[in-house]
Amino acid sequence: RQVESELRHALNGGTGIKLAYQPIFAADGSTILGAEALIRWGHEVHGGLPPAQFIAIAEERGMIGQLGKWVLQEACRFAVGTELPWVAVNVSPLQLRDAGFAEQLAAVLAETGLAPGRLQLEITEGVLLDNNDTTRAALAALRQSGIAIVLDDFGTGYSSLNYLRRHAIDKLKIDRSFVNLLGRDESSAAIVRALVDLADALDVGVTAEGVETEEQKALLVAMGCREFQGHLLSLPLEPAQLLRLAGLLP
Ligand code: G
Ligand code: G
Ligand code: NA
Ligand code: MN
Repeated sequence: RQVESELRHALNGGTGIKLAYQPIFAADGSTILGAEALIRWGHEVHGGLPPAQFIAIAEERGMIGQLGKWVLQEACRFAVGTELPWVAVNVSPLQLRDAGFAEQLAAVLAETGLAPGRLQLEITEGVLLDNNDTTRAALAALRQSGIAIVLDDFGTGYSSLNYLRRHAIDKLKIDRSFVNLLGRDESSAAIVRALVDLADALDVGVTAEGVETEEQKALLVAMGCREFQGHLLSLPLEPAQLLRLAGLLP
């Protein structure tokens, strides 16, 4: 209702919405490999409205295409002006179902000049359940162009091994609910180890998200996980803060 019209206004003016960037680190805990763009809405009234909520509103009210395009443009524009190796952008299943998505993405890359190899798209398992040819072809075409496809929140959905086999994925992100239980409960360690081993068996990358303690990180390193994201290492940051932390600012 009101949130909807305010969001529409923000999207049209490009005011009030911005991206935060959460760095993703190598096992040394200091090398920044890339960063995930996370949308923030600093509305004076609805400010602090959690992204999950207003993204759901945008999805329901047919605004996710416009919002998603803004996020892609903003993230690509930011990354191209830096030496950050790559930027990861969350993509709604609704965006991927849109037949024009690949074309829109190609246009954003062309406009901004960002090399496709520096863009990663985070999709959720629900996308893989869309067992339709449009989604499968879209993912394959994006990957063919050099964009990496990352499966977010891995372990929480319904992805069977069959989906993983049928869809070409470059990296799995182990959901933070599993990472969070590491060190507290034995069976979580077994699950996380199995997810890391699965990524290895499929020859895809693996990121642990929501890493909050040294103990969790040490366990993950021992399991062979190679990328780490979470509050232990860094919160989502303003663009300049990210570049400073990455040593990419003078
Ligand atoms: O950290 P955070 O509160 O930002 O994220 C909450 C949820 O919103 C996460 O599931 C995250 O993937 C999602 N999200 C954050 N930014 C975007 C975005 O730009 N697009 C989409 N589709 N989802 C996003
Ligand atoms: O669904 P997705 O994985 O894109 O969600 C990313 C969300 O996780 C964002 O809301 C981000 O702020 C949040 N996040 C990132 N690191 C941590 C962490 O260490 N702990 C918790 N609780 N949330 C985190
Ligand atoms: Na994500
Ligand atoms: Mn996630």
